Amino acid sequence: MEGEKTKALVLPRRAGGGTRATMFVTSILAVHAQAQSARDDSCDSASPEDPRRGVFFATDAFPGTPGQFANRQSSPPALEEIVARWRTPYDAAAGPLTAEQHAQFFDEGFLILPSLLPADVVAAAIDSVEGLVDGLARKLHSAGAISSTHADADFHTRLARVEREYPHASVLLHKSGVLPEGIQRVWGHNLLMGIAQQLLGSDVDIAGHPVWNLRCKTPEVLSAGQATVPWHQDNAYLDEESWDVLQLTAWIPLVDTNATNGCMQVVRGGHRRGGTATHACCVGNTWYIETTPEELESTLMVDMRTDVVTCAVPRGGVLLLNNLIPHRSLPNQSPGIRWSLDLRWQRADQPNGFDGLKASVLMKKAGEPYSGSVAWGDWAQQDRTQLQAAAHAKASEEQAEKVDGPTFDTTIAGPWMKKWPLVHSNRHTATLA
Ligand SMILES: O=C(O)CCC(=O)C(=O)O
Repeated sequence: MEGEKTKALVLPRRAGGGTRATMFVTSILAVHAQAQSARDDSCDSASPEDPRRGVFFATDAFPGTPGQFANRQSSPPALEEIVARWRTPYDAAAGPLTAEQHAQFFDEGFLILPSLLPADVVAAAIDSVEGLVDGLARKLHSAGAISSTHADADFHTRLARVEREYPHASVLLHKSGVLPEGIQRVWGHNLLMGIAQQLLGSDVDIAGHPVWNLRCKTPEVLSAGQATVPWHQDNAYLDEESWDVLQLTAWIPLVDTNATNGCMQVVRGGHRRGGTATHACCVGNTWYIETTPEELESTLMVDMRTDVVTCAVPRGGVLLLNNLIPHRSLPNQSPGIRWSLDLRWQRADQPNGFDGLKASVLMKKAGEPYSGSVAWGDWAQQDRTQLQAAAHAKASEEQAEKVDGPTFDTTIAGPWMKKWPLVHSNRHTATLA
């Protein structure tokens, strides 16, 4: 990529294995990790030999603050207490989670449900996504940007074929911020709404967060790192006003996911101290922020050799996360697209942290049973990518005309870029106002 300054980076191994105390804690965690892997065969602990893959910035550019949270509004002891108070009483009647699953979500900060959503609900989401791919392919084709609409290719490969002809086409789809009907159906599904009630509270107003994503993770050879999301905490994309508010994410694959096609990795227990680590922007040729393994270890007291869990979630399954859990996705080394959704809920009376750009949508009222459907209204049509671009990118229309033609702007800019040190510039940061 033109103008790129990024170097690929390999996770440094610790010299000498650390102090006796560290080695003791490490071996306890290793035993814990082995027990966990045995309990849940869809989780594998990452090998300590596993190099850091993907596209990153050089660590010498990273302005870390080892041992210190980035939080300015609350002290570390207060944060630890706040996170402990996130735990809701278990309510078996409110949703499908068992008491053990409910406890695991709060203890470990994540939970894999390998089989949750009915096949017809996932199929409806896929239909909607196929409609979006078709619309994009037709638009690019009629503008002369691609030679064929590739209508003969399937859900797993069509967008990759488009992207082979039109670089970064998948970014255009990732940016399309209007909530399609099939995704509305997943988000408002009784099982997920039941889980939201079990984890956020069964008698509170529950809202859907404006930051939801369709991830079209095309093969690494095409996306060149743009679809590989590096280590981060979701909080770091938002304003500090929401950093101590529990936001529940459901990461929902639309295909079977594994370490080869770029599944997720999480850092078990990384939420317990309640803090947000320092991040920096922007990784490689992307709009993503990143924090480093060293920063996570020194601030959140995790061990990146034993606490990293690779989450191979099949289609129909769901990975639940809180907003403090460090996570990333692996590069997609397969020939197909790793499709997924990430959807978020929180209590409606708490700030969403999206810088006033878009409000949350009320999905369930306290004191009333969930009706089985959400009154999405105009909210579903309000494109948050456009709202964030209007606030944070300079003359994005003009830029697009110069670079790609009037409607094919493959850059993304947003408020997170101004929250953290900008240690690497690329075509996305060039559009920042
Ligand atoms: O789907 C991915 O590759 C990354 C998802 C992610 O980082 C998130 O949901 O916050």
